[in-house]
Amino acid sequence: MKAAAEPLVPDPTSLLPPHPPVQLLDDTGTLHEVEGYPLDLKEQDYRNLYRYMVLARRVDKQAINLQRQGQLGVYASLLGQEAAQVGGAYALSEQDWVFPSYREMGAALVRGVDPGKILHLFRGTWLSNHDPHQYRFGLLSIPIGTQALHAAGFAMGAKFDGKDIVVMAYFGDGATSEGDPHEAMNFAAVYDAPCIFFVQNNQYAISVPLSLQTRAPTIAHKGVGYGIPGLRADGNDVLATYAVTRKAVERARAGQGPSLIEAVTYRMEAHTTADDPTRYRSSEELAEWKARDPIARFETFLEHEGLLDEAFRAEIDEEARAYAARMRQEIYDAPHGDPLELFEHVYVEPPPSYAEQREQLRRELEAEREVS
Ligand SMILES: Cc1ncc(C[n+]2csc(CCOP(=O)(O)OP(=O)(O)O)c2C)c(N)n1
Ligand SMILES: [Mg+2]
Repeated sequence: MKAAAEPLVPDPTSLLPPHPPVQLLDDTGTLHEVEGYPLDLKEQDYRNLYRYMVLARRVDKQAINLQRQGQLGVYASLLGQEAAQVGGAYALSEQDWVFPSYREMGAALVRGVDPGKILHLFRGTWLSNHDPHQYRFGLLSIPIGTQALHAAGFAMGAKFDGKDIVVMAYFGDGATSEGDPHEAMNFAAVYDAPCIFFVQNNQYAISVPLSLQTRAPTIAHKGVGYGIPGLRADGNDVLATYAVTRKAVERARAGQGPSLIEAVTYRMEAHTTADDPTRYRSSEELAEWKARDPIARFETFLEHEGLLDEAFRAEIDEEARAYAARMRQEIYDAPHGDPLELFEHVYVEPPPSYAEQREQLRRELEAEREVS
């Protein structure tokens, strides 16, 4: 009889996520420190976390309004997910990289990207108007989960080059059922790549609830299958998402490889402006999550700590107005774009059928112009 094979990890249970999710601020905004998740934040950091969350909510509202005015084709709101996005991104350093999905306006703000630049994707002018290398923030990914592969590959490259870069991919609960994140997590694990897979479990993939998405005990448990630690945070607690991500960042920076983080949160708005969520979820469920609002909870904490006064609120308000004005200007001034650009930057050597299709579209556009 053969001897039992040694497990690849000395203690596989060390990869299991904590249960329940790590929470530092309870629903009433009271701080309870949790062993293993220390907070190293200064007063300015607490203020910044709040500022980014409030700004994220305001720019999100502005984007929805622009869509309602017909300026954007569609928009995917982050309402309710401010703490997940901001806490996670805040744990990264300047040289680190983020590969986002289409819902990550909050993370974009933390990276310093002007939100109006990103809205070009939703307007259809261009993929974005920001330079990913300047902010180390990739283009928003619409094909579900593809950015996890980009992140894993980038992290592997950074490791081969001996660079001190941690890479984070944001994706959703629904994306964990796709092949791309699976392959990304497996590759990143095998190569000990400095990559963090940050899942915002907002309970839905359009109309599909989590219960129809997976039979895994939690999304974080999936990490065990790749040999990477699964971490869980209360996604509506910005201090928890920060502290949990920081742990994953430290691990990645120390050369110990990737982690999978599940931030348990809720999408308060429709999936996108093209969706009607009243068809698949109840007002009771919505009310339950509204009571756990990430900004209100943090606000209570900050007030108690004496970190929030009228002057600071007014400052943020002013900043939010400026952001919103810049967003409007950027989008009102945006070019309508040339539909023939669809054919640019796809092939180095386009196949003949491609040229025919381009020519067909060109003729159709010309005919339309002649009629109007
Ligand atoms: C590869 C791919 N398949 C299907 C879709 C259509 N689609 C758009 S959003 C979405 C749900 C994604 O849910 P989740 O990953 O939970 O992210 P969330 O929208 O909740 O942030 C789907 C299936 C897509 N964009 N890409
Ligand atoms: Mg989801």
